[in-house]
Amino acid sequence: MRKIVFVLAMVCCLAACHKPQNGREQLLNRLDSLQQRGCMFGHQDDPFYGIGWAYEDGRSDVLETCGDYPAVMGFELGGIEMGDCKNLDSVPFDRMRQEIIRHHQRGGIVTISWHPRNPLTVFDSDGKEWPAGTAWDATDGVVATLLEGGENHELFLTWLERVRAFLSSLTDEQGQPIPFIFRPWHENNGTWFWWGYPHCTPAEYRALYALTQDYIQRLTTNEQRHILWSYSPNLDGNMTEDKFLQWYPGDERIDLIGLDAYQWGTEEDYVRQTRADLDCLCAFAAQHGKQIALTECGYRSIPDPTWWHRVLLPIINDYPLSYTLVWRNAEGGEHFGPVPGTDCGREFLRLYNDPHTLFLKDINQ
Ligand code: BMA
Repeated sequence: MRKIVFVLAMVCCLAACHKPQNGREQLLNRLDSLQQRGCMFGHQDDPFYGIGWAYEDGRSDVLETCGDYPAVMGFELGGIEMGDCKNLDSVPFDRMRQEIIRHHQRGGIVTISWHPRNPLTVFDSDGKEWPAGTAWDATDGVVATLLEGGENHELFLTWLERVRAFLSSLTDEQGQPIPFIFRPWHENNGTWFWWGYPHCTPAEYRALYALTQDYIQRLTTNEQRHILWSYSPNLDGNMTEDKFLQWYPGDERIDLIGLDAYQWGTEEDYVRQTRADLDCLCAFAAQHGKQIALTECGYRSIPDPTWWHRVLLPIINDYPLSYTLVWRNAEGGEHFGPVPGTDCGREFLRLYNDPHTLFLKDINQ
């Protein structure tokens, strides 16, 4: 009898303690269990265009290369802050919303980046040469003007409001918010964006991240949280915990640590630098209970098609990465994903067929 009472008491206690998970926790748990099985493959702008086609429903260079969609699709908000209808790469935001919802419905995972214009120079950039007014217009001191008390604070809040409004429109058929990974203010250890390290102090950078996060979440309760926040510096080659911590927005703000790692120079340098940074970041992620991913990577136009399985695959196999996302397949010599019907596509199959890489069907099993 005593035993029964004890068991009943335990059951009641468990039921009382069991709170339903919010979208953020559900996605985090899903990433956790998927990571035990392998590394997801991701592709930026996958459903919009590829080599030789644009905006044809259902198409995807990854799908046409290997018969499956990428597990992760990346989407980009640059331009939304200005109230534009299309992003900086000409993707209509209405179409983006549709494709995000579609990828979620097919069981895929969504990640979103944002390359906002330069709020100090954009209004005076008409007729000027690139990068005037863009995210790459890396003038000093912009971040300070956006923070509370800064001359562009009010303007910046209107920008954040537009981002917030778009993100909150990402809901499923039941009206429930779609969970996704948001990755603002990336590659901040580089010089090329106005939020990069030479153009603001670490404290200003962290305040910018906090302002962005707090604003975007300000109308949602903890039960409604559905965004995973990512912090993703660029490849350093000699990353240390001290360097990383200087700019890190904090454990309470970040769910996923990313590394943006492209091969621009030699293969040898790329492999050495990527491994050095992943050694450091994976140790940090494990100690702090965070997911880790190659949030952007690639080898522009993939001059050597064996790169997929000779260079990228061993890295994927050696580190506990949640996913690796290659950048967009833009025409004109700027593609990072596989191209169907070419050697690059054929060699990609070796990465696809590796048991450790996960595509859409794998993560739905
Ligand atoms: C960069 C390039 C640009 C693009 C930007 C945002 O890496 O691909 O052409 O506008 O990303 O997607």
